[in-house]
Amino acid sequence: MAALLFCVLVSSILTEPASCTTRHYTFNIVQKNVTRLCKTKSIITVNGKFPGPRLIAREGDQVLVKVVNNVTNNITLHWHGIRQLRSGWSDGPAYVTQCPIQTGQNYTYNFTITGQRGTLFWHAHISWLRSTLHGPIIILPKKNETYPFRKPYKEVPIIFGEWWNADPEAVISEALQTGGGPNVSDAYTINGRPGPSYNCSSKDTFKLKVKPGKTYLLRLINAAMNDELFFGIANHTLTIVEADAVYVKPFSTSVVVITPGQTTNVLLKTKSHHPNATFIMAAQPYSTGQGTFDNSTVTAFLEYEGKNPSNKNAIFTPTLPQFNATSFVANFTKKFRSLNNPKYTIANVPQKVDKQFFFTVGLGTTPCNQNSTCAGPNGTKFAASVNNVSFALPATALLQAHFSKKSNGIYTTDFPTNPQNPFNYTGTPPNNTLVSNGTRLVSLPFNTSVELVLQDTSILGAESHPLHLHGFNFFIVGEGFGNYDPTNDPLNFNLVDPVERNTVGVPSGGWVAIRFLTDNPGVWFMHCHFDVHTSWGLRMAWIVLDGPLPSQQLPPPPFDLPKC
Ligand SMILES: *[C@@H]1O[C@H](CO)[C@@H](O)[C@H](O)[C@H]1NC(C)=O
Ligand SMILES: *[C@@H]1O[C@H](CO)[C@@H](O)[C@H](O)[C@H]1NC(C)=O
Ligand SMILES: *[C@@H]1O[C@H](CO)[C@@H](O)[C@H](O)[C@H]1NC(C)=O
Ligand SMILES: *[C@@H]1O[C@H](CO)[C@@H](O)[C@H](O)[C@H]1NC(C)=O
Ligand SMILES: *[C@@H]1O[C@H](CO)[C@@H](O)[C@H](O)[C@H]1NC(C)=O
Ligand SMILES: *[C@@H]1O[C@H](CO)[C@@H](O)[C@H](O)[C@H]1NC(C)=O
Ligand SMILES: *[C@@H]1O[C@H](CO)[C@@H](O)[C@H](O)[C@H]1NC(C)=O
Ligand SMILES: *[C@@H]1O[C@H](CO)[C@@H](O)[C@H](O)[C@H]1NC(C)=O
Ligand SMILES: *[C@@H]1O[C@H](CO)[C@@H](O)[C@H](O)[C@H]1NC(C)=O
Ligand SMILES: *[C@@H]1O[C@H](CO)[C@@H](O)[C@H](O)[C@H]1NC(C)=O
Ligand SMILES: *[C@@H]1O[C@H](CO)[C@@H](O)[C@H](O)[C@H]1NC(C)=O
Ligand SMILES: *[C@@H]1O[C@H](CO)[C@@H](O)[C@H](O)[C@H]1NC(C)=O
Ligand SMILES: [Cu+2]
Repeated sequence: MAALLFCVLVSSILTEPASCTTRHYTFNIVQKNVTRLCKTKSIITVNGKFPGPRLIAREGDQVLVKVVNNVTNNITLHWHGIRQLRSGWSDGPAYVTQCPIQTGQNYTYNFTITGQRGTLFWHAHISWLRSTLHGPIIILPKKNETYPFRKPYKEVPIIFGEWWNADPEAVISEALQTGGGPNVSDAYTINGRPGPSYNCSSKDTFKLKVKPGKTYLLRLINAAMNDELFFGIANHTLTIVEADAVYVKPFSTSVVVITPGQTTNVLLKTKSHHPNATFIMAAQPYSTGQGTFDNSTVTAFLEYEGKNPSNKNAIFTPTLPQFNATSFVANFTKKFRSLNNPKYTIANVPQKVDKQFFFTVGLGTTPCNQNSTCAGPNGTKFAASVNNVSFALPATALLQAHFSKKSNGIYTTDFPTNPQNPFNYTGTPPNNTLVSNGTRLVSLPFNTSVELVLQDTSILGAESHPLHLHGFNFFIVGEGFGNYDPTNDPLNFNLVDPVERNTVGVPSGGWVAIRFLTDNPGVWFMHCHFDVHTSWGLRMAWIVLDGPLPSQQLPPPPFDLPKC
């Protein structure tokens, strides 16, 4: 904290001195008793805070976060959306880029924020610990740079979460044992609070106090575990200006759709005169799967400051789409365009493609143990896969195995480029729903231009999947419903100003095409950001080899990298 204060003081006098660009944080992982929905329980937190502390930096800053594990669980943290250019050792997914930080150990994450500004978030990346271990990452523009919109009066992080009365670790552990779906959450939260729509929770309500006639920047973060969300504020429209720490062409909307893993900055212009009313901010799920889901609504209050009139009862509620409003979601998603203004953000869309991939994503099954019946479909266990491979995490970290050239017995690089047995992906489900298992990766040279089509399957029912790629942003060049048509669909690709993100919702019963350049050496995880699907194997990893220049090579591991 001292370093940060020093930094701010100096930089107000000088112009961004080099000595001022390191931000030090200490994250102590500790148990903390908290009460929600009238039940007190001990949860795992950073520094006793839920949601966790804000990490604030400027574009170009180096960030050092010392994580000290003082709980009995293994821990890793991930800086979701941070490019981690040549700092893959700090990315964080357990058994992918690092072994966990074990009880009593510590590890310092070390990365520099390059070419990004906006909102991202940090979260645990092991088992389901991110349900309570998460917090905002706020990246301010460089000192001499402005926003591409008028400077807001105030900035407010709004982080959505999902709360279980039970221990989320027990919830996923039980589900993996029985083979069935995990128990759904008991509430959604806004900045850690469920609000008055839940029993015994009205005291636990987030309130945003605003002044009339001002513009607020809301930094929306979906940190929920398994649910995409609709969000809106009664009687107010929102202007979307940024997604996943990249500026977009502004557009206004009364409802925001946000998948787990996505972040969106919106401008809220308050009414010019004090209204005698309270406005509800609400979020509720967008859900397309066959199983049960938490169908509740979380609410918070938008209140105008100042002498409040007698008429305190006027409360307005926003109208949100139905839980399965897929057409609304598709229309909303298509409005995102990169700002593509040379002063702020250029859409560097790869125009030519070196390697094409076609990946199916969806659910399937694995057999139950002999002689027993499991709780998944027809007595099997639920599984999930990419190109029918359900990804098994190794007992050591893939990045270390790659760096030390010891892949033998740990992983192979034969991940299928296309489905091995093509079928009608979104048609009548096939009889055989079994997935295969393996730790299979794709290995690519540095600076390969990749086009990847992600195709949802209807094997166990069509469902949208928020796919997240580590280490890169990608451009969403096309999307549609049904099966991808490799002849006609590319004719409609947007190669001019497509939105650049790190997480994309693969449409339910549809496909999405993305492009990215492998300009970052390392091992990069890609997975569904529904944690239940990740746990079931909807994950894989890309190896990006070193380039010829020293500046294109992954440095050796830091001395304190945890061991397995
Ligand atoms: C949490 O509460 C339990 C019992 O209610 C108590 O034993 C424990 O010491 C508390 N833990 C912390 C970290 O305060
Ligand atoms: C946490 O820290 C305290 C004080 O340093 C120590 O007594 C305790 O054993 C630690 N617990 C764990 C689980 O590391
Ligand atoms: C971090 O780990 C090192 C090496 O085990 C140890 O010397 C140091 O005391 C630890 N620091 C904290 C704050 O736990
Ligand atoms: C952080 O990483 C950079 C780049 O690899 C390295 O030069 C620096 O020494 C590291 N700092 C710490 C405190 O580990
Ligand atoms: C801010 O400073 C950097 C580094 O000196 C420079 O590259 C950039 O063009 C400047 N931006 C503006 C908007 O002046
Ligand atoms: C809020 O919107 C409702 C429905 O559109 C309208 O009836 C009401 O007058 C509005 N209230 C305020 C204070 O804007
Ligand atoms: C709000 O209430 C005050 C006092 O009751 C009244 O003077 C004012 O006109 C009301 N404003 C609106 C927008 O209804
Ligand atoms: C979800 O709840 C809403 C009302 O809050 C209800 O209309 C809808 O049918 C529910 N959907 C499901 C799938 O339970
Ligand atoms: C949404 O669900 C309702 C039942 O709750 C159903 O009647 C409706 O057809 C569904 N809409 C879509 C677009 O699937
Ligand atoms: C989505 O857009 C299409 C085409 O513009 C339109 O026909 C449809 O009504 C829209 N759906 C919703 C829910 O807005
Ligand atoms: C399954 O049942 C058969 C017949 O009852 C028995 O021979 C076999 O050992 C059992 N297998 C397992 C894994 O329990
Ligand atoms: C923690 O991680 C280590 C290294 O992978 C592993 O051996 C150990 O079993 C894990 N402990 C727990 C409690 O999961
Ligand atoms: Cu999924």
